[in-house]
Amino acid sequence: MLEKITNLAHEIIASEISDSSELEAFRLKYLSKKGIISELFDEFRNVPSELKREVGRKLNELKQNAQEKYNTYKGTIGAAEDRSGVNDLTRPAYPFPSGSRHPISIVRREIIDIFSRIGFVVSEGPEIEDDNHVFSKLNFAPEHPARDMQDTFYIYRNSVEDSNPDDILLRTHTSSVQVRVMEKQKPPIRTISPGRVFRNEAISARAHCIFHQIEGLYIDENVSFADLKQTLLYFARELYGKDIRIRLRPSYFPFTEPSAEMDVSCNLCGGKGCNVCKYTGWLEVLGCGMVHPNVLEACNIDSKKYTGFAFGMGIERAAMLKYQVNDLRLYFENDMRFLEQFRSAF
Ligand code: 2NM
Repeated sequence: MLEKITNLAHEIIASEISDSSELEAFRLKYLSKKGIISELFDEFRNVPSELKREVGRKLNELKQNAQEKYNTYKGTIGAAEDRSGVNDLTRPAYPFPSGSRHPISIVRREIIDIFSRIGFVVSEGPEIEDDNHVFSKLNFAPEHPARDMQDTFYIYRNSVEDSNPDDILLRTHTSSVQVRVMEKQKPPIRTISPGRVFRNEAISARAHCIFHQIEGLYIDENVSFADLKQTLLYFARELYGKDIRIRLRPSYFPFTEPSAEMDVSCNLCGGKGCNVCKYTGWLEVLGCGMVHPNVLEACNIDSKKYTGFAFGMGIERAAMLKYQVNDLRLYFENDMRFLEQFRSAF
């Protein structure tokens, strides 16, 4: 009897079960009412009483091991076969969700691309600046209102009443970068400067205290206003399409003379008039002009020998026109429902 039990124990351990029919065969053979183990329990009656203790223990152990093996295989085979009809293991995995570029980045890159095709190179500079590079060297008078606390974020100011070239502030335009380029580099200069700028403004649909600009600068001998016009026409056609028209209106900036503002024909109504262009058919996109001789001289460039043009535009505004976004605040909130709409852009 003991030998039978031992042999059976080995047999049970060695038996292979790979699917549900083999599992059922295992159950019938060992664990059912008419199975081998049941038979042994019937024979147990005939075991001599002095051996009953040991044989009983081994027999119980055998039954327990067989039942455990059955339970283990029932769990794994059952689960695998349950899923086989549902899970297609050859199905490609779900893709990782990819991000999308921010519309400001898309438009900035596009503008940089357009100007780099005609020889402009990107220059960058600090966001924390001094009065000298943001105002003084750009021909802002000491009492100019842009220097006021109401308009400019000061980090360190020598005196509340008077401006000082050493005052430390957040740049209000990226022209400060171009001052630094002019200080370092001899003409010819052809550069564009993208970057964040800061102005002390109440936040609304049309204004924000942080926004992005791109400014351009071209200095050489004999650079004229005609060069400026043709460069801007090329730019507008590349960004907004070949049918776009431009117009220049006289304006004023301390750092340029003469100065102008450029409008493009409204790309929504085609110039007929709509609520975006306020029924004028035109949209204002940038400021520009011939660099003021005082600015050239402040940067040690001979204004008798060299002339240049400069222009500046807000990237948010250019992107608003391109994508018909009507609230500036959307650019700063990082709401996925907004950002996801630019997934197909580059
Ligand atoms: C504008 C409009 C007109 C400008 C001027 C300069 C510099 F540094 F050359 F003087 N940079 N950018 C400029 C001129 C910017 O933005 C509306």
